[in-house]
Amino acid sequence: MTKHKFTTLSELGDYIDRADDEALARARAFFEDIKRRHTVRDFIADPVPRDVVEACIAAAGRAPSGANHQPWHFCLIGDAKKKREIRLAAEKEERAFYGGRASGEWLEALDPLGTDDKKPFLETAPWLIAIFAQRRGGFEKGMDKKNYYINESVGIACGFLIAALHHAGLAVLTHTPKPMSFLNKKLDRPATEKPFILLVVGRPAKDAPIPDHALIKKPLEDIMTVF
Ligand code: IYR
Repeated sequence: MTKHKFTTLSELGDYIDRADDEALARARAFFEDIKRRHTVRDFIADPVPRDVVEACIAAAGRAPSGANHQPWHFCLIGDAKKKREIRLAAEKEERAFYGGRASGEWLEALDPLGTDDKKPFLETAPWLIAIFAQRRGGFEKGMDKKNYYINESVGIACGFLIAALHHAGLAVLTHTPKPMSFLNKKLDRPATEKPFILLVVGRPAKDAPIPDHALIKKPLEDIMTVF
């Protein structure tokens, strides 16, 4: 075992010690802000500076991950031709999904959301972010080691990313055309990477319809047990 160097938290100077009342105020303020996040499917074409989205992706890249291998890759797509290609490929899969590939139970669960095989937002929104989960990699660029807790790690990074984009004032749709393997080809990613999720990012249409079904969230007492 080699000796590895450690730096103390106080040397880093990153931890901010907050009194309980301040912690509570901040926790509640975060809750109030995240409560205002809604999945929308209607975007306007207004441009969003690339810097804004890149800063959010940088935040996602600070997520914890198995053995700190950071097993993710973010493809940021703003090119109209590329967005069109992705839309056409996604709609092809979605036609099969809604046309019989999905089970009756699944389609019934989706019914209140009013989704269908048409995905115009994949072209309208200024940015798409395709997140890939890397089966192999390592903690430095160019490594080829096994990665660990890949789905957990990438899921956490996507959570950070969605929260960061919302915090920046952007709308985000989590889109999962099924299967998503066409993204490897369109975005030139290796077979060792699995498309994890496709985020649609931009400004929402003012009158974007939000299904009432999506507004009902389980109350705290139903999602938490205290021991
Ligand atoms: N991928 C399809 C279906 C879909 C599936 C789930 I689970 C959703 O929460 C929403 C949609 C689509 O994007 O329409």
